[in-house]
Amino acid sequence: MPQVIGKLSQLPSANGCSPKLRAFAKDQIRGITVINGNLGQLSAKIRAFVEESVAMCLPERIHIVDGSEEESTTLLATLQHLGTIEPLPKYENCWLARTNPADVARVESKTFICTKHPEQAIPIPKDGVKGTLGNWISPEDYERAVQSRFPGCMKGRTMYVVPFSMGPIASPLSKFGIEITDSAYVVCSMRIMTRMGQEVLEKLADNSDFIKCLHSVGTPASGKINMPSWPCDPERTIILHKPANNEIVSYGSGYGGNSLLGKKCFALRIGSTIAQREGWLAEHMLILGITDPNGVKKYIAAAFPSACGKTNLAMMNPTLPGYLMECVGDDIAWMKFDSNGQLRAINPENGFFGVAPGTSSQTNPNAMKTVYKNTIFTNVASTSDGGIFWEGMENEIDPDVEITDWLGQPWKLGESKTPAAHPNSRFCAPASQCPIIDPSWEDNEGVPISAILFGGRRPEGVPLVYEANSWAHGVFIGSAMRSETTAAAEHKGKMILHDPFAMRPFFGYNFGDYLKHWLGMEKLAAKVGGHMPKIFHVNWFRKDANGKFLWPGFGENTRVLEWILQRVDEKDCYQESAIGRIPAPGAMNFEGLRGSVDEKELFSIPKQFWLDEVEAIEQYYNNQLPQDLPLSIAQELADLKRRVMQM
Ligand code: OXD
Ligand code: MN
Repeated sequence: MPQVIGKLSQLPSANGCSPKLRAFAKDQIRGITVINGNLGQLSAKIRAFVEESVAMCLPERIHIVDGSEEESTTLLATLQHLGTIEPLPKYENCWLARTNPADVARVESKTFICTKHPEQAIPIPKDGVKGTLGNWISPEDYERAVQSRFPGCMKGRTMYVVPFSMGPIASPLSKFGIEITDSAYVVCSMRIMTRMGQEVLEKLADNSDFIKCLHSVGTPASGKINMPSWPCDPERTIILHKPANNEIVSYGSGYGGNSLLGKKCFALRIGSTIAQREGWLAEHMLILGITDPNGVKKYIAAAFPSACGKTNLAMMNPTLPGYLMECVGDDIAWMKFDSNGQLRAINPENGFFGVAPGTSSQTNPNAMKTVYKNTIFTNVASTSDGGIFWEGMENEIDPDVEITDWLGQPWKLGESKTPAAHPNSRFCAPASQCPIIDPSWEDNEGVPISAILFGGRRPEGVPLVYEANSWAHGVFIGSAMRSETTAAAEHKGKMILHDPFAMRPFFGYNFGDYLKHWLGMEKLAAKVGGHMPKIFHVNWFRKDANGKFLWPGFGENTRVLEWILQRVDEKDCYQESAIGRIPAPGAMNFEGLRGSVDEKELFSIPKQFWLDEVEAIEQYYNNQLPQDLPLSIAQELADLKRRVMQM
């Protein structure tokens, strides 16, 4: 058993731990080979983080990542040699990774926020009810979790030191991180998903702070790795966040949100805690630029739960003539007021880590055009002509090719009973390659946000679009969001789950306090002479009595966005309803769709459905937030109930 030299929580700064511990860490690092970069170039804080991590994880060598093309080529070759990835010769610099089948999705049940008191991290649920708004871990258990997993976990491996920026490097809205990882797959993916390497290191040379991200794919307690091409330790996987130290620790999984720590862990969980402290918003939202036929451009941000079509909407091709849509981001928005009181957003990411199945030239041609170079695919199927395949691409492959499924087994279209690609298989592609990337997507000051959309998969009762009556009503709508479950996390089967703000798996602090923060943004806006954007709820997924979608979605969503932008301009094109403002009869452009969509049904608000919905929301609040629900949100629910009863 390697010697345990100290506590991770003693790592916050170069002076953060005992002299004995530091001396040990320094000795340890002296004997280690640095195969890329130079320890001397690291700031004192980064060096301390590296030294302590080396002393605990005992890697064989250190590689300080510079982010260069050459480095990426070498790492991809190493991964190919290990059997982690294989080339896809049909495309340019594209690769396919197959994971251990036990490591295929985010693990919400093993994801924790560490604070001194539980109520700082999560709302305390009603007695006897299981909380669903995050998991809390005490500082003592956090330490035990680290000490029982990390010591010696990188033996024989390379420890990569990955300096990265969430957001354009020069933007005042961006934040920096250092991810320490023993996975070259993570390094190559982080190069796509973040701005990574030397430039960030130089920015941090003044010894400024950064988010500490420690990741290991782990080594099972038995020491036996059953799939050497994808080492992991699924039984002991754990994802930990300590907001007070700006620290993330992830063990046991190499997959997506568990290992690319800039994404969900930093940009959302730790990000939301920083945003609360600093007065801004870190949200699970796409950002889309819309130019209307008069050339007027506006941006919207939209929150939908995982795998509900955020990437499709972010890259949509409009069907209404004269419109132009441009993509700023497909998953995360950091939004802050500028000095003129305008809410502005950046996409903190640099790439798309999109769900592959269902993406096709029909559903998202721009995503398809994005992924055919410089992309790492994970757990999709491959074709004998060196290409990729997943459910939804049936019309895009040569009928003569042979298909190999994500598990490496032969697979036959129309015959095989299992999916060819894992339902949560992904493409990881540079955002700059998107044909409709917005010219301002890397603007340091961000883009101005005119409207915020919430939505989800609601097969019943929820109209195509409605507008909140006020900011507080909009915050209530966000808090009451529900959606049919998907494959992005570890849930089985279809259920309508509450997913407030599409953030349920991503809150970094008590959801009750998050609501207070959102409500408080209105005052903050007033202070800087601004105002809040309007809030809307959309639902592309309503079905008729035969289970058929009522709305064609995709490019036709332009019609909904057109109405939304008219409302942003305060056009009188709405009517009041019990649940909010809906388009006035004839106000939404159905030209060309008449006869094929049931306008009446799309906007119907069934009284019994909404009475049940009110009850479900009430029960949810009572169960999950009995002590933490802000009064004004309770009031919004009471007002909705009264209005629905009067229908
Ligand atoms: C994602 C998710 O990967 O939301 O973006 O799960
Ligand atoms: Mn997401």
